[in-house]
Order: sequence, then C-alpha cells, then structure tokens
Amino acid sequence: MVKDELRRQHIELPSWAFGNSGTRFKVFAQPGVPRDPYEKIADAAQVHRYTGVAPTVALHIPWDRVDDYGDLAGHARELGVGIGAINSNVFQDDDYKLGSVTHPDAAVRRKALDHLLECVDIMDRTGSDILKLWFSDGTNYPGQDDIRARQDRLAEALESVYARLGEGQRFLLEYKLFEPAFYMTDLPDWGTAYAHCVKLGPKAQVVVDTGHHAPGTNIEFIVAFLLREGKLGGFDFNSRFYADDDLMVGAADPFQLFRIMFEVVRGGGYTEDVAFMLDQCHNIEPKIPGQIRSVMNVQEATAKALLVDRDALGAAQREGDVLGANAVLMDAYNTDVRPLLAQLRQDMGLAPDPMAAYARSGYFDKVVEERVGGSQAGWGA
Ligand code: RM4
Ligand code: MN
Repeated sequence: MVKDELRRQHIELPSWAFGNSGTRFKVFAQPGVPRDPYEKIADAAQVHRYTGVAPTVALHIPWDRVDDYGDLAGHARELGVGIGAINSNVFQDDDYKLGSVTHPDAAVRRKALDHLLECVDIMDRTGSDILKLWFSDGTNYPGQDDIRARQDRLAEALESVYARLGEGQRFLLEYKLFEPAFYMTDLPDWGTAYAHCVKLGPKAQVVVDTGHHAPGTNIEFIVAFLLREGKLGGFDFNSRFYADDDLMVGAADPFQLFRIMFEVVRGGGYTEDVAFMLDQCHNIEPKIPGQIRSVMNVQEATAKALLVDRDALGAAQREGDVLGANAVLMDAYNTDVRPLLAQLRQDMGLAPDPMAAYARSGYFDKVVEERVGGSQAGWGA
C-alpha cells in the first residue's frame, strides 16, 4: 500500500543546511543559527519531529569535527535521530589549490588521502555506513596538468580508501560537471564515477547530486541505468535553475523530481540501499522550515511515483500506445497527494501540516534567545 511505503521513507538531512551559507558574494547570517555540531543536530531533530521521515543527519568533516564522536552520536540518539553519512572535505585548504587526491605533488595527495581515511575512522565511531566523496579537483587552463595522470592519481587514492572500508561500509562517489574548476574536472560526470566504481567493487557506488549536470540532462535516465547496474548508492537532492544552485529540492522542477522518483521505484531502488540525502543551502530562507519543506517535496514526488499504475503503463507500452502510456504517468503526477500525506502523518501521530506545527512550536524564538555568544556555524566551521 502506498501509505505503508511512504511511512518507511528515510530522508537524510545535511548538517550544513542548518549553518549560515551564501554565495561568493555574501553570506547573510540568520538569528538562532547553530554554533556547533550539537546544535545543528538539535535543529535537524526538529525536522524529523514534524515530518517523521528524516531520522538521520549527515556530517561534513572538518566542519563537524568534535572531540568525541561517540558523545555526538549519543546526543543525536537522545534527540531521536542518528548520524548518517560522513562527507569528506578536501576542498578548503590552501594546499588544495591545484587539486587534492589528483594534485601533482605527492605530499598533498598524501594529506588528502589521510583526511579521507580519517573520515572512515569517524564512521567507525559514529556507526555510519556511508562515506561520501566529492572532489573539487580539476584544472582551469588547457595544458595546466596531465589529464590522464590525474585519473591515475584519483584511482590510486580511491583504491586506498576502498581497502580501508570495514564490513557494511561503502563509499559513494560524487561527480560534478564543473566548479570550482572551469576547464576540466577530474570527476565531471556519472560515467567517470561509474567506471571508477566498477573497477573497485561492490562497496563503491555513485551518488547523484541533482544539481551537478548540464542543463537539459536526463537525470532519470542516469538513475535507471545506475540502478540496473547496482551502482546507484544514493542522491544528494537539491534543485537548480542554472548551475549548482543548491536550492530546495522540488522547488525548480517538481516534475523532474517525480520522474526521478518513478525510476527509483520502478527500478527497485526504494529500499534502504539507496540513500536519499539532501544537499542544500538555505541562503535567504529560514533553515529549519526550508528543510521541512524539502522533505515534504520529496515525499510528494515519492507518493506520486508510487501511485503510477504500473500495470496500465506496461500494457500501454507493450501496445505502443504512446499517448496512453504518457497519460498514465501524467495522471499520477497530477494527483494531489497532500491529503494522503496529511492522513499518513496523522496515522503516525504527527500534525498534518509540519510547517504550521513547527511554526507553532516556538522553537525558533527559543533558540534565538538561547544561542548568544560563540560563533555561528557556516562554511569553514
Ligand atoms: C559540493 C558537493 C558536495 C557537498 C559540497 C558542500 O558541490 O555537492 O556533496 O558536500 O558541495
Ligand atoms: Mn552534493
């Protein structure tokens, strides 16, 4: 039943969505923003409290570095959530100007690799089973470095990380078309990520960040292909109008999100094996409600995907009924699933409208008052 499927949905929140963020032009600080990972987790727990389907928070290292990860995991548990994926960060150190694991200097490569291995140590302590790897590596000018040698260096680093993974742990390799490198990116697309993962083995899978493609890319095709090969590890959901905008998922193109979720459902990916993570920044909107809205957008797209009459679709496809097949899909997309989701929340003992329930709770005013002193979390902390 659709409601049962929706009930077991698991959407992971990014700790960094709760910190201050912005563009290269300006970071607008917001009142009440967390000052440390403990407070970020407290805010994430609010999102779970009102949606019931966001029980884990991903960490980004070193932004979320703490002395005692076991203690942080305990804090999360007390608030009714858990720690999810560990995201590595080899893009914010001066040493990484020319790359991290693909850097021409072996000492810099070693430093980057040590960080990745440290992230696996952290996974051991938090009980996380996913390491997410994104590399900002690339070049700005033709001839700047040897494209092929950089692939060799990348492969070497990935092998070392792979070898360090423990039982039940895996890494998800992320790709991105461009930025910060403007000429050549070492992991620019799903095909490159896929080829590296295939060579490494089953603990290496691809993560699809929905904001990391050229305009017009058919992302649901990529999803269908990777699922068919057992290589879709998860999503970094967000939406984009132009480049890597990191806006709320489902805000720019809810129809695309539905098409992606349909391929996930159709391909058997609606399981614990595919991680549904958000990777967003709320630069101008309040952060906790921004996350609640995003979770609701994913839920709505999922509900519509689950409502597709697969038998009718299959029959129309077999008959070559182009318009009939398209109509089956559109019927599901055009269904208003908000009453169904409100009902689901009531079945789960939650308020039917999470945005309103959070607004009523007074949490925002409370943290604005409490969180004085210290420095707010943001990119770089
Ligand atoms: C990158 C990529 C990573 C994220 C960083 C902050 O563009 O999407 O997943 O960790 O941004
Ligand atoms: Mn991402």
